[in-house]
Amino acid sequence: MTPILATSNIHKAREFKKIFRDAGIALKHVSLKTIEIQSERLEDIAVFSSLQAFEAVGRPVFVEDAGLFIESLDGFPGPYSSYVYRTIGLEGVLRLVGDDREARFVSVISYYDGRTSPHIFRGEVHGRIAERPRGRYGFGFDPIFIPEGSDKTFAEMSRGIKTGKSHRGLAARRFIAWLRGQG
Ligand code: ITT
Repeated sequence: MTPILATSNIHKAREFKKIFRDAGIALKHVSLKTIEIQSERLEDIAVFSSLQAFEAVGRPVFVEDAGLFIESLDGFPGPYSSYVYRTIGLEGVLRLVGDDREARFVSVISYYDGRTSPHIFRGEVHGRIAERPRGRYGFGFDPIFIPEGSDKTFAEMSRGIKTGKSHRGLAARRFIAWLRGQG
C-alpha cells in the first residue's frame, strides 16, 4: 500500500518523498492545509491534523507537525514556527537569540487509518543557531540551523544529506520501520 502524506508545504513533501524513495517506498502527496489547533505540544497538533486529513482524503494518511525550539527562549518558536517564519523571519529570530545558541528541531508524524487511534512517530535533532543565514537549499529555518556534529547549516546540505540527519528523517525512518512491521 502506498502511504499518503497530507501537507501544504511542498518542501516538506519533497523531503518525505526523498526519505521514502531511499527506503524503496513510493509516497503519494496530497496538497492539503488542515486547521492547526493551538497547543504547546506538536503531538496534539499533529494528531488533530491527521483526523482532519483522514476526513478529507478518506484513506489512511499521515501528517507532520514540526518546529524549531530555541533553548534560551524557552522553546520559542516551537509550535508557532510557521507563523514566526512568515512574520519576523530569520532576521527577527537572529535578533532574539543571545550568546546561548542551543536549539533543536522536532518532527512529529501522526498516521491515522480511521480504525485504530493515531500512531505517533517523533524525531529530534540538536544543534545551534548560526550567527547569520547561510546556504541556499531547503526551506524555513534551514539557513540558521547547524546540527550537532556539523559546521554546515541545513541549507548548505543537499536534500539527501539533510534528511540523513534531520528531525524529519528520524521520525520518517521510525514510521517506515513500523510500516514494515505491519507487513
Ligand atoms: P503543513 O502544516 O501543511 O504540513 P507547515 O509549513 O505549516 O505545513 P508546520 O506547521 O509543521 O508545517 O510548520 C513548521 C514550520 O517550521 C515550517 O513552516 C518551517 O518554517 C519550520 N520548519 C519545520 N521543519 C523545518 C525544516 O526541516 N527546515 C526548516 N524549517 C523547518
